[in-house]
Amino acid sequence: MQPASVYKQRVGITMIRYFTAGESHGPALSAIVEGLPAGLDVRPEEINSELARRQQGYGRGGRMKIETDKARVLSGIRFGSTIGSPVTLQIENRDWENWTVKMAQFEEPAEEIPTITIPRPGHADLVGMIKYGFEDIRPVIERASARETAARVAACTLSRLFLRKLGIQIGSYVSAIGSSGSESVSPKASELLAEGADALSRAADASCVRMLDKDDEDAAVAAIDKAKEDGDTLGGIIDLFITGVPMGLGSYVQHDRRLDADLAGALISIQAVKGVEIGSAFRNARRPGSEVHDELFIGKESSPERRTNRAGGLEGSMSNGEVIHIRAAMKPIATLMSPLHSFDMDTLETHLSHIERSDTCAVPACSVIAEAVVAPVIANALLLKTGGDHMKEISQRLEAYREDISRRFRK
Ligand code: EPS
Repeated sequence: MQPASVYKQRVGITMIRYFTAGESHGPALSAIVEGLPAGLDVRPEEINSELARRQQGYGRGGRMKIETDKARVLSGIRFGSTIGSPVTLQIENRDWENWTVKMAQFEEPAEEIPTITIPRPGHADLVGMIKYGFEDIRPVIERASARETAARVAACTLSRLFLRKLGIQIGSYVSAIGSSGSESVSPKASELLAEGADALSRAADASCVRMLDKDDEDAAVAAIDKAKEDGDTLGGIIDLFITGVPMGLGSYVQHDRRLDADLAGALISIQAVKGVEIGSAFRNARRPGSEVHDELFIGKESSPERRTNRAGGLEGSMSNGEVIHIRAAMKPIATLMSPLHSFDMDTLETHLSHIERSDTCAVPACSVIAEAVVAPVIANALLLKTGGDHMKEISQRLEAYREDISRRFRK
């Protein structure tokens, strides 16, 4: 087996890497995923069903009625299986046909196109136009847009399929939208997680806001309706879980090998996500250690047992064998139909901010994106542990590692 350090030196800390490209109203979004092992079975429906999940959710605006996201695979897969070479994915923007003039790549418009010069508070608009030297905010809007997450979900689904084959599942539900919902983990979530995180996600998908409790759902729908009526927007909280992760992914020995940091970074990289909590970290911070740390017992199934999981499955920045639990906070979308105070960059005069078609609430979609973006992080931590270039090799090594662990706990 090649030591992890060899891989690290060759391609940096990650083995699976991906990039996305594409403007929100350009012809298409694309992604290149590099470093996937060979022999991973992939069916187009498995990618497209994740894209469809991302498009759902009560509170979305008009754009989702235009798009039906489907990924076209242009490389890296042969006869339904990865071949170790980069996978190229492309998702068409159906809305492009309405933007061919405004977003033309080369042709100068025949008539002058009005520029956008009033930045939206909370959006990338102001800083983006200063940083890149634009007179018009349009290019900032185009790439800062969460439309980009369609490409990310497609790209990350490949890692998710890789993990699923190895018994690792990722799931989530929405625990709060605006002031509706609850602070603590739903007992229903704990029950569903016993089957694996996929079961949790399936249950959440049955709700238009991906909530597990009907009363919470009703309150969230009413809150979204009210926000829409008021020209306002709503954020929320996502509870994310990863099941089946073996003990010992990530490491405490170096800052750039800490799994909790990589997971938090991946979640914060989602547009509008501004907070991440591992386990019950914020509550833990206000309690004494005796009420925080998860006591250790020897369990029946040749493994250590914890009766609580306040650490969220991560100790010393490594997976500890418990369910990984992370919460992500999404701020309300920055495009308000009842606009906030701003100024015009052309005149430097006070002005209400720019209005652009948008969503009232995209928290349910964000939860699907959250499930996706953590997949390459876990997949990379696992590959650093096992090495391997094809599925059979990786799966045998993981099996051997799991067996080694359980041997340590046999009396
Ligand atoms: C977004 C604005 C809206 C959203 C979009 C994100 O798009 P549009 O400006 O075309 O109405 O619908 O989300 C998506 C298109 C998507 O696929 O998620 C924004 O400004 O971030």
